[in-house]
Amino acid sequence: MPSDLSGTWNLLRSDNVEGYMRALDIDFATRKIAKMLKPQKVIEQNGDSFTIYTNSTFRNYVVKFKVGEEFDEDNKGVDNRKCKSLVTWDNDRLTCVQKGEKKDRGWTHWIEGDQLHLVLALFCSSIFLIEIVDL
Ligand code: VL7
Repeated sequence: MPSDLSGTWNLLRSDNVEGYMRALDIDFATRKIAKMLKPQKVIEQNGDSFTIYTNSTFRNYVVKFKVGEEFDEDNKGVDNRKCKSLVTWDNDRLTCVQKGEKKDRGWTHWIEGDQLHLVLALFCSSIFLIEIVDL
């Protein structure tokens, strides 16, 4: 069941923004600036129509879409790659699949208590985890 994500949301904490930016091939200088930012999200939700503003002191990004309708996304000021994006409700999670050059790209938003959560995802070939047991 869709939930209400509308409002103005301030960043509390984030993890591995650096890894996300590296996977998007964001250059060193931009990463150094971007990782210091505390972006604010402003979400306008009217039925199936959304406008999501990601605002910061460095750059702003706006995306407008209707749930269930594929649209062209330019990611201007993020990595500038063009995608075919589709946002759907996965139960109460607003989920976007961004088809384009980068594999498994997308994001999902949901509410927990009074907090808005966001996971930004991207296929990243450089992650490598080893767990060694019983040596
Ligand atoms: C988009 C920030 C860093 C690249 C520039 C810094 C720009 C602010 O996709 C996003 O949100 C979705 C879901 O709410 C709706 O568009 C977030 C910003 C990603 C991660 C990436 C650094 C380059 C900072 C625009």
